[in-house]
Amino acid sequence: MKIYDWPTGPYPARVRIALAEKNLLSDVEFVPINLWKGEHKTPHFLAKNYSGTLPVLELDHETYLAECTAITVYLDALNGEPTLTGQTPREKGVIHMMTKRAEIEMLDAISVYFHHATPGLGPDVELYQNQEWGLRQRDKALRGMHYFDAVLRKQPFIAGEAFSMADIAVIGGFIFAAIVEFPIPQECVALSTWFARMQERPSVRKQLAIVPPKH
Ligand code: GTS
Repeated sequence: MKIYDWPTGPYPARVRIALAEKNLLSDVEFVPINLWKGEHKTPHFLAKNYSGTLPVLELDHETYLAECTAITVYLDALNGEPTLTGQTPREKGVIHMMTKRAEIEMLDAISVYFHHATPGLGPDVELYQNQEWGLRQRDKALRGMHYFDAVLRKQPFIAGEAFSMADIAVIGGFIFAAIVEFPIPQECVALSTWFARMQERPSVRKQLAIVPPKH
């Protein structure tokens, strides 16, 4: 398998964690696409992924899977029993919902903050910025952290009783928060305790050992 990737990016990290959880890391050839140079916005790359984002899994020369959720669903079905995306209809539904919620309320919000209210990937890549929108998304991510803290006060994992793709999405949010130096609110004790527990997993620890990107 070939994955177009940026080794220190929070979204690619989600797929790397999923690969490690599924014992598939050694089956993958990682092809770096330099975000700081805007390589993800070239016509050549856009032909692979219209959205111009990473990661992208190349299935063959015509089929490319983008979107971390879609890639994780694919990987989870590839190797043994699904362990990240649920087995029963109920588990699948809840995990999908909580993954989407992690994206909308935290990870994507931090990403928008990064691209709009900070220098982001620099003027050659960030062709349109709206600082007010970015700052609103920062507030949204803060509210999202409080929401997930409340969730984790009642259950051990983001989608219930077991580790899943939804936990990986929130971990992506933590990785992005560290890059933009966005502190996790001190009062979110359940969220911080959960994150400490997540770092005990080899898949997560390995990914967090990678230094965040520098301009
Ligand atoms: N919804 C997409 C997914 O889930 O895969 C979002 C992917 C995404 O935003 N990836 C980032 C990207 O390509 C990579 S990173 O920020 O995590 O390194 N960003 C570049 C850009 O210009 O948006």
